[in-house]
Amino acid sequence: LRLAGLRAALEATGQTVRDRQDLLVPDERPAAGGISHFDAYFEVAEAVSEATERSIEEGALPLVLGGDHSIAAASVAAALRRLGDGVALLWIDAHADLNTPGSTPSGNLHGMPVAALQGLPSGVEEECDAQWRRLLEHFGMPKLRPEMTAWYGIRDVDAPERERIHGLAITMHDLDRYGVERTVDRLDEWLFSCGARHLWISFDVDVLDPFLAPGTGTAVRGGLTYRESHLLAELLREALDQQGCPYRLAGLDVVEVNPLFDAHNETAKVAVEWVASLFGKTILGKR
Ligand SMILES: [Mn+2]
Repeated sequence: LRLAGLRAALEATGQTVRDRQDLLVPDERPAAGGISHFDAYFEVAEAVSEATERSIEEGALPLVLGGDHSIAAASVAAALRRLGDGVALLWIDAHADLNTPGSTPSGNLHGMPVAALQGLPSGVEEECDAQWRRLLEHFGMPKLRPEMTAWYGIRDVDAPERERIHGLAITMHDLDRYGVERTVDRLDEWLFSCGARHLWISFDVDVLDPFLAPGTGTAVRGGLTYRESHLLAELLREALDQQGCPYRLAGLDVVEVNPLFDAHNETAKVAVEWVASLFGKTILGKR
């Protein structure tokens, strides 16, 4: 993302950028029981959460780059801690990420961050449950209210996850049927009606179609086109900038960019362009 020109793209929209550099990811811990890679994850999540909290305290808008989507449990937790329960979460992703250790088909924490933020029970016994409770105690206070959670672009949702969706779910079907403009209007109305004061956007590049963004670990066909994704970013910006808008952008994750699956850094470039649109880049500039 840095090589794809993220800093220059943000500066061109008038933002002042401070790069806090990489957070240290510990070497692989020896395989222990319980949730996969839990100890290494916990260490990284703590660092992500602290760095995010510091940025918010300084009055900055944190932009958290990944990496695995599990880091969003830590970044959004920091926003909830600092900003209270007026935080609404917009999860732009092919997946709902609402699995728990008891329902996960893969065992990967990157499918569970929304469940962790909402404080859902683990659904398992013993070691995994102890780890999950430790995670919730550390990052799950205050909880994200289920009705303050919205998904956009989901198309691969596991059966147990379907029953856990209580906020606003805008699926690819809705997008096909109503288009970007009407779905963003619906999102804006929803944010207004649920009393959101702060909007955290978690952008998983796997929401994009794999033809456009192949550099990601869990690609699912049938995603957003380049044009749809930009219209989405532009309309979110318009909504945020409208006079009297009751919510403001509190922070942003850009995650699941995986150079190992990518070709010529295309996925990172597309992600950088998307961020620029969200921060106000338009074809003719401000008019
Ligand atoms: Mn995700």
